[in-house]
Amino acid sequence: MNILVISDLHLGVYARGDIFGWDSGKFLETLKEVCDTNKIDKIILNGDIFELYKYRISEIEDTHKALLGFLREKKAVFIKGNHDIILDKGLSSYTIINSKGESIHIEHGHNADFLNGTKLGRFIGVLLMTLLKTMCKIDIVNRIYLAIVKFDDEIERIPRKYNSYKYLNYALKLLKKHDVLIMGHTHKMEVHKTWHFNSKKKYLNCGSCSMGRFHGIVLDTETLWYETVKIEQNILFEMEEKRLFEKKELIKDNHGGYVEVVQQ
Ligand SMILES: [Mn+2]
Repeated sequence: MNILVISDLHLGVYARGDIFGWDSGKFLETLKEVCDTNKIDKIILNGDIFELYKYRISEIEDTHKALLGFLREKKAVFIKGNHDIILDKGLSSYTIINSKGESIHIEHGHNADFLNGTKLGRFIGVLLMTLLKTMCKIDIVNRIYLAIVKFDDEIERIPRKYNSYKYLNYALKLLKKHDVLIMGHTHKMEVHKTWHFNSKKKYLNCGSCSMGRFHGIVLDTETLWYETVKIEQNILFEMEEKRLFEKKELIKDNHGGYVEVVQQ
């Protein structure tokens, strides 16, 4: 069976700060082409498909009807990431055992993080979020918080913010039980081969389909042959900004220029 693993689309509603970076229809076309060329039997969505930190699932579903309809029709497997962990549906991980007994394990990878992946971390996380929710009722705190989230989400910071060794370490632990591991989360495509008890193991990271890029891993589950798919697209699409939550005003300054005032 040929599988295609993709992750980290961060589908939003085409508002400011969204990082998907694709026209939804164009992405669907590319996905179909990748599936046809590689004779894909099963699509696996490896987490952070939806940007639920910022939007409601119904808003995202309305924005990406055709794409999500296609994925549903193809019975794509949906694994949850940290940005879509609050959904009722979805798996925490997915494991395929082939006819030779070899094990292919797929999970998003956020469990390697302290705040997402440990009991204490999650407890602290919940406490902080509750505190934050209360504090964000104060306008200035809310503004500062949104600015921090925006800074933290900036795509060029993502590979730096995730320490590769931490994930590699986590991957090596999982590879004691499995032969192939595919993770996402770091937005950085990686391929590592290693040996455990004299058998060759593989850790692959499927990168990210955001910022107008298409990253994916194609794997034949019987032979464990794999291929990385990397389509870099210049972001030339025209995106209609639906400013749902803000009004923008242009004010003329004293030097003939304009000052942009954004009101939340
Ligand atoms: Mn993630």
